[in-house]
Amino acid sequence: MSESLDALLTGANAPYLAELYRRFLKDPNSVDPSWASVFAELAEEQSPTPTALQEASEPSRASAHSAASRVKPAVPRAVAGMIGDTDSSRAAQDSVRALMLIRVYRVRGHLIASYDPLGLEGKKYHPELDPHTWGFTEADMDRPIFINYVLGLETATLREILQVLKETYCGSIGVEFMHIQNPDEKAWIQQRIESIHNQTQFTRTGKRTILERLVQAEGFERFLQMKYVGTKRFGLDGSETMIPAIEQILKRGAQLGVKEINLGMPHRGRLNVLTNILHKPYVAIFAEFQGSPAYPEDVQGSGDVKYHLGTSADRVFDGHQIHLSLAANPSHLEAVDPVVLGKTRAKQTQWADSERGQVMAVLIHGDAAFAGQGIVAECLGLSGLEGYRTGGTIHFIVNNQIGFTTSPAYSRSSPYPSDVAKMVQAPIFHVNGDDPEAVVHVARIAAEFRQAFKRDVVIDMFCYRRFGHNEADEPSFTQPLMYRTIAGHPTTREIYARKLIDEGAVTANEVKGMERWFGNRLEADFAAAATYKVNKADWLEGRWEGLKALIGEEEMREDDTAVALNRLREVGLAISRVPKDFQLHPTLRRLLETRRGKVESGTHIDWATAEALAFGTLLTEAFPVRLSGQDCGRGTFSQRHAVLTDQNDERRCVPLNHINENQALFEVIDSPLSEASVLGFEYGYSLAEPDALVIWEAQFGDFANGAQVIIDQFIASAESKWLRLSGLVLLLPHGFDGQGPEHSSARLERYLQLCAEDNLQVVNCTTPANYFHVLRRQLRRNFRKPLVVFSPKSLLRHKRVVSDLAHFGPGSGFRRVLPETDTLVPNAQVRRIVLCSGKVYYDLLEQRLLKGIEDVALVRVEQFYPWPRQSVLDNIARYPKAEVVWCQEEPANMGGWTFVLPRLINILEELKRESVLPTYVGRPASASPATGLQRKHLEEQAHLVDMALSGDRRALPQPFRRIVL
Ligand SMILES: Cc1ncc(C[n+]2csc(CCOP(=O)(O)OP(=O)(O)O)c2C)c(N)n1
Ligand SMILES: [Mg+2]
Repeated sequence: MSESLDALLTGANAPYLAELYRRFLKDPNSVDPSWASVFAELAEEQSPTPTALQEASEPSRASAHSAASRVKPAVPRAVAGMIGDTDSSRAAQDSVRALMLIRVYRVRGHLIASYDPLGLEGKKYHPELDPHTWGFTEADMDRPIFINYVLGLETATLREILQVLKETYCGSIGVEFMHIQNPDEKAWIQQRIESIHNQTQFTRTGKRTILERLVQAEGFERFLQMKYVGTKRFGLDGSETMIPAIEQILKRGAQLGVKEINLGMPHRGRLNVLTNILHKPYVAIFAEFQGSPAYPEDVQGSGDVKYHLGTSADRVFDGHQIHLSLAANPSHLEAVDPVVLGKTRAKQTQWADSERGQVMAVLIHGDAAFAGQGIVAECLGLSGLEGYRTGGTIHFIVNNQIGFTTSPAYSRSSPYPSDVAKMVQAPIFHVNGDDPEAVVHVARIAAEFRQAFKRDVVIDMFCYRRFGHNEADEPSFTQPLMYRTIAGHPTTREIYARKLIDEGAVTANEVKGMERWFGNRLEADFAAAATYKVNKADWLEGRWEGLKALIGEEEMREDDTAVALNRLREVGLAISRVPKDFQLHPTLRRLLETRRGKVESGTHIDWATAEALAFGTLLTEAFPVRLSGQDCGRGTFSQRHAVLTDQNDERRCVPLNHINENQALFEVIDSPLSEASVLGFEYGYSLAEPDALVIWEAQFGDFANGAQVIIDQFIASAESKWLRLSGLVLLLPHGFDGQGPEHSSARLERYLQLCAEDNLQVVNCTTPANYFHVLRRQLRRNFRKPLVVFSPKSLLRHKRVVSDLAHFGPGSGFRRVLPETDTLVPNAQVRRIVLCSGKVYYDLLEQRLLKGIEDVALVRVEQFYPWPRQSVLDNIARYPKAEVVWCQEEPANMGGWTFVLPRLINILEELKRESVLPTYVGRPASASPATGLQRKHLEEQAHLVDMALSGDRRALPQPFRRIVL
């Protein structure tokens, strides 16, 4: 309802409006339709239809019905019978005011709710929640008011109404849900909380269980504090109620059909979640504190600090088994969110969980991080998209009202840390962490809402951080008042135990018994920690079974990536076939015909066709392919056309899904315009699905740096840190075509700098056949490694960049280095070897032909990493007298130069060459990757090609030589 209506209702027009409302209740057609719709909207919010609550699933966003047509206002018989006609105007006025007051409590009641255990804000007041603002006085408190079954009451006094409203909307829980536009969802929440005044009556067992969880949560932290004084653990002290809340989400989720939960969380309370939720043995944590590795000693890897590690476990709730998996994560707060979502999506696909009710994501957040990190908004943005939706995430914010040393006033511009979630109209529950029953209650509602509507929901648990950011930190340097309050504040366990003792649910002795029992258990595990041995790493289990670690030299491996010619033709036909009644754009019809012709003739197969053949052949071998990225269905360069669109009705057709009946699924998804979340999502997908070719494509390669955290913290290092493998492919369009500082360089140097211990594969292919093989190799191998492909732009349509079908067929394979094949002078007379990679090769080739140069050999490095040392060495050794030049189009501080330089020196030393220093030919070092002037670009390009082919080494201009030495 609009602000202006609020004003009308409280102003001098109130009696007039009340009269209108009275007439409306008698006969909706007797008032102006504009007023009728306003009153109807008000009435609709008051009384949700019960069927909407039960049938809620996969709702459409907009209701087809208008508010007015949905609601039939009841004739106020009760009012008529209760009061005489002269009073009926006042009665109607009372009703309107009361209904408005109720509505305002639903919208703004949370603003005065007591969700802060520290009570830092003091007594809260909001004028709109004050009955006086609505024209009521003390004298009106006990007069019956007709409220048409709102709040479950036909009539009630203002006193009664206020009591119900305060209990429901301003107790330990503040609910934000009136921003939800879907009437079913909004009505569901309203009904769910109002029907029970937003409180669950727990049984005695239920209460004891909550207390037990608090005893464990607090006891574990205290024990660590006592045994490992001053060691960082990022304890949960002050937010222990998170443990019973997560337990409730698991339990209620399991009851409602959830079989697997993927969890993501930051540092705070992680050890507690690992032990008390995922049941990692306490002894294992103690052993890690004492310096034992988290993995068996025969498993390699750098390892990581204990509060980053993940784990998985099976738990049983009321006979329902549920699999839990906590993702390992880096320090970078919230970066794990999309990874968890991608894992969840992959599991849903594996389980054919199309309703998304069996696999669920739960993300735990800090208040400062949730408000501050943009990736949170990116992930919320994914939640409703067909290619990325996971049926709703339950977000749990541990809102300890501080981030390291920064207070909320400096952390965010919004009142709550959760406000960003309103962008997807998620319901938000602010709840007092010192009221465990209220927290468990909202956890239950959140799980129910997620299962009913498959949408995101947020729990914002207000609590506090008892100690500093970590246990060695002094918080009163910066928040002295807050920490004075905290020092005198009893723990949640103390508060809740006292409450249960007072109401007779437990005795003081029973509480002591619980604490003693748990203390003894921890002591026993502590004693066992000294001799504890990890006996099992879980990294190649489940779907990873059968895969191996990469052992030995990658270069020595030959992988069977060739495909029988008849299979290639079958796929070639399928990718150029269009359904009969499909109106394809004429240009595309020609393009598909050309594709078919090339496969049939077996020559001139271009890049996009080779890619489609790689995808298609993998699909026929039962490997699903999932490609996501901006505009990747068509392809940024209008090259792919994996999705065809009917010109009459925009129907879509994906030919790669129509090869044969036994093939796997091809998913190609145009992503939202974001990098970090989408790359993180696909990475997560690849973690859960080793048997799919999972690809993320950047629009232009340089945009990938918007996802740098995912690249550095996960893709490059997860295997070493956490023993987590991934076969993810990154396609990064790269090449200097004169398009300017951006759009030219995908920053090869960045990836090469990350390479070590066989963590990545980095390729820059020059032939369609090699691209075909490297994609297929990804799944044809018995290990998984991320693959970074520097992919072409101008070469997509270059007349020389084509391959014969024979190079895809039997006997062919991926070539790490492509040697010189043209006839030159005898090898001993070859004056120079120009080593290069990617597009510049074709520039060199053209120029060499043009000039008729015969004593310069061109050798292409197609794979940078793992570095194919032997192949490069063999190619150099073939030309004993030749000097070695490295030619690249990137500036000297970029591209492959700094990576190859020491490696080439090493080879030249082994070959005992006179000069062990290769010569650099390329652009001089530069701050920006490329010039914005086309003319300058062409000049530079011509110059470097010229230098590479004909320049005398000593004659090279200064910038080139300086780089070498
Ligand atoms: C992306 C990122 N930036 C900075 C940090 C350093 N840092 C670690 S914890 C923390 C404060 C987090 O506050 P909050 O999210 O409220 O969680 P809390 O520690 O209060 O539980 C900061 C700034 C980080 N880990 N990640
Ligand atoms: Mg915080």
